[in-house]
Amino acid sequence: MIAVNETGFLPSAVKLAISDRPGTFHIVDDNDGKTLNTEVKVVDAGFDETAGCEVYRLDFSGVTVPGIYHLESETGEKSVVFKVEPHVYKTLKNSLLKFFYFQRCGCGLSGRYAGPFVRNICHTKKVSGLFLPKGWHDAGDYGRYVSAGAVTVAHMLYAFELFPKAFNDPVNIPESGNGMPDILNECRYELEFLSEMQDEDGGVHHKVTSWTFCDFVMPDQDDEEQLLFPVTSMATANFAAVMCIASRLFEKQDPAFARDCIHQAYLAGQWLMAHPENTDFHNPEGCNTGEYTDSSDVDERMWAFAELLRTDHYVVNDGDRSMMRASTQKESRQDRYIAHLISEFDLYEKNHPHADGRSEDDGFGWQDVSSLAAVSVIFDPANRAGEELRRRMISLLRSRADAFVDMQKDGCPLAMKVQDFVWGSNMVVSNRADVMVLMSLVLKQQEENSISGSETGEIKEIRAAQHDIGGYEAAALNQIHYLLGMNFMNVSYVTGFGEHAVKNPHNRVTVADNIDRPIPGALSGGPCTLLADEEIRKTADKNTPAQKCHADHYLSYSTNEIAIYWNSSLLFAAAYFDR
Ligand code: G3I
Ligand code: 9MR
Ligand code: ZN
Repeated sequence: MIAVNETGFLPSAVKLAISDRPGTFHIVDDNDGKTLNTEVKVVDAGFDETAGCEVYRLDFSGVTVPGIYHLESETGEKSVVFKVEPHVYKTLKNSLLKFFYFQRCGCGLSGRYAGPFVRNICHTKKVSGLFLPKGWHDAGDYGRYVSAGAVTVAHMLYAFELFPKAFNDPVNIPESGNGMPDILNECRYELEFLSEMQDEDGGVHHKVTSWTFCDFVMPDQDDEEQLLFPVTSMATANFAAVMCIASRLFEKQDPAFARDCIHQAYLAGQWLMAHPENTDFHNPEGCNTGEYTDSSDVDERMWAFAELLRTDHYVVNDGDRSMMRASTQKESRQDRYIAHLISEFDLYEKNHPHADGRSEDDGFGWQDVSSLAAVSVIFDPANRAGEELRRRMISLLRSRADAFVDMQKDGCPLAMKVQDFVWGSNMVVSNRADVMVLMSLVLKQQEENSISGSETGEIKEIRAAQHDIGGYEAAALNQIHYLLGMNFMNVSYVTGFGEHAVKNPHNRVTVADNIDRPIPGALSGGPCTLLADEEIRKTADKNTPAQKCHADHYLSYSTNEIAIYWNSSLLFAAAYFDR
């Protein structure tokens, strides 16, 4: 087997593929069928526990001329074809974004935007007497969960805030051409749903779903009653954070909407301060829709207060007569936000000790959002949290990024251990890429700030560890290569991308729509050693290597579902590499 990123590589990037056998390999140019002289270096990278075998890395970084190629061994074994191209991730990026349009709830999808994937309007009935329109279906089910939705929007909005140039292309959604980038248009569709989930006292409901999952029917055929579940601190905190980000990013183009967002964030912040306990969510007896349970809301609160500190301080709009205008009040709020941020951060660090300076939690998913808090603090141009907190946040992020770079040293060039192959392991892979991307952005920012050419102590230290911008970027790309084909299932986990792309994701729409191919641009959850559904138990058991605990079957929800925050996580990294 020769497994390679089936989409391709940037011309100047490090280019690796993997094989389970040693040998001599060469590159063939598919345009003329000729073998290149460029050397393919073969390195025995040692036994990889996640793959269950010895891994050979094939390094063909010498191929820098744009084209279409494949790898071949002297015994005639071939890889699939892949491209080398300056904008090789553009279509991927746009498709990962377009995916969200296909998840929209409460509107019909028309052929003009959806191609063959047209469908009727769904879930329009009132819920507990409330009109709760819009939002995205969470995954292969039709639930709408606030924490999951907020984290998804945060991935997308932070990507837009940090590298806006990645989002110039329209992706053919109904709002395209309205003067707003489509990433904002798409996020707004979810934000408008989220805003309806807040009570008057600021608390935010955990989810709107049916009592149990519906059958494999199109969303408009889902007759299950939709229910509004209780308020949780986790939902409220994530809501506060994402509404802050939204208020910043919509401020210029839609000040009225931005003001609503910050006002709702403020209310959520007030609720959090009045309710210091974690209201961990558990499904009531008999209910089986998604739980998104979280035994700690420390990181969520940390993120919320970081964002409120950064954002809830300026008059968004002169016409605003709400309490947002009284600046003395705002100053005292700011004092409270920073006090909460510090105490939650202290608590977080206490609960997550990492003696060797390495932390393997990515903090970029639905359960742990601490890296999102770090983003908020580190990239605040006004540095409202102050130098000390900022340094601590950088060091948190760096301990993570460095751990991930180190994990790629042997076996597969992949920052994953056996125990990381949880439900949605592909998000772990992708979140780790995101954290490394963030670390390279931190270094870039620090380089820009030290105009004099004298490097700060931090940069020197990081360089000494040989983790520089290029190192983080190359390692982040290796994570992407895994997702797009460089793995021991020898599949690409993004629908529509690659010759061996997954075809049968656990997605009710895909099962019910009578269209052969799946909706493109969806990231499958990926291998999961929990063996948590019957389908995966047919092909894997406890002795199966972690990387191989995957089934491209629509019934394997624990290894082959799709989900909005998995997609947004990969969108973040893909957009960075096409900006
Ligand atoms: O946090 C623990 C970690 O401490 C522990 O070491 C590890 C070892 O197993 O498990 C971790 O918990 C896992 C958790 O995800 C966080 O990664 C659980 O085992 C695992 O069962 C749990 O899976 C979640 C799954 O729902 C089942 O609850 C997925 O993350 C989550 O993405 C998924 O979400 C579902 C929604 O509920 C419903 N809609 C579809 C969606 C995607 O499948
Ligand atoms: O489709 C559901 C998926 O979104 C969830 O992630 C998964 C676990 O909660 O459950 C799926 O629904 C299955 C249900 O749990 C058990 N009966 C079969 C359902 C469809 O496979
Ligand atoms: Zn719907």
